[in-house]
Amino acid sequence: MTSEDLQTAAELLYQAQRVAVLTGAGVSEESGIPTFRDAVDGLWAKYDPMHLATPQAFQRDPKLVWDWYEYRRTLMRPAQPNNGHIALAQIEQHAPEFRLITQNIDELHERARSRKIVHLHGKIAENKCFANCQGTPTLIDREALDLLGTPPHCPHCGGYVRPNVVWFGETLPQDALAQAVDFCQTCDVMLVVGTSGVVQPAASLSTVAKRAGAKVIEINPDITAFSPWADVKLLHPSGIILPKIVSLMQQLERTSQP
Ligand code: BV8
Repeated sequence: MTSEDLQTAAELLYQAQRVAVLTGAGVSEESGIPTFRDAVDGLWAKYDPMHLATPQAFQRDPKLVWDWYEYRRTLMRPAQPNNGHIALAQIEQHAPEFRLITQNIDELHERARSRKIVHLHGKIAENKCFANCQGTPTLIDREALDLLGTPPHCPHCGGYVRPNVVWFGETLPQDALAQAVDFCQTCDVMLVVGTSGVVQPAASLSTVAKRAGAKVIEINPDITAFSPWADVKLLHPSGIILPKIVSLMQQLERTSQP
């Protein structure tokens, strides 16, 4: 990455009318939440998330899957938004049109005061009836659950309760996916932050934007599946680089004042 790359990214974001952002687990890494493909520590290291985050795994061993999500909730609950989350909320304030499309199931973007958020994969803090017995989704407040039994049972139908997240093999919320695709088809700039670009259909959003003529900026310490599409590639942690971009945008703002 050169300082020219950083300046180019800041100018693209400063001038853009419609900014789409796609975030993945990497944007929360500096808040202490392991990325999806980092082996989480100790007890869970032997489990592959790809094999636990499925309806089949839950039906096979509901307690194991429920306990894995409870463990991840204990990691996420104390986590604080980092400077990358905060910088994205500042970019939202600047852009005339903006969507923050996230694969993440934590709510650190909300807590960093981002507003125009599209959750593609749900929220770990929410629970729903496995059978969606009252309609899709049948959300259930944690206070209504008897947590002595794991997993807890739906107060309406007595069936199991599960986290309100999208598992592998499940379709994404259609309204969220449609909103994300529509915005990526008409954005000027797409900022791709902290995702390996492995999981579909979220990963294809960057190519949707690129094919529609947007400039794509990628922020990730590693090279990823997105990298060939990126017009600007910033090989750095997002918590470091995003605040630098925001301060360059603020300089552009000051020099543009009459
Ligand atoms: C579906 C919730 C219809 C649960 C998650 C083509 C089209 C459609 C589907 C598929 C397809 N091909 C394959 C499929 C099936 C599957 C899929 O994508 N499989 C993959 C593994 C090949 N997709 C689905 O099943 C989706 N459903 O499309 O329905 C259908 C169904 C079946 C068959 C066909 C069609 C549902 C996918 C949703 C799964 N649920 N999460 C939970 O979390 O428990 S996905 C999960 O992965 C998380 O949400 C996570 O966010 C997401 C993506 O991972 P990343 O965010 O990218 O995280 P990762 O760890 O991989 O990477 C982190 C990156 O950060 C790294 O690059 C690292 O370098 C970087 N990083 C690290 N530190 C930093 C950093 N970056 C910046 N700063 C730092 N400090």
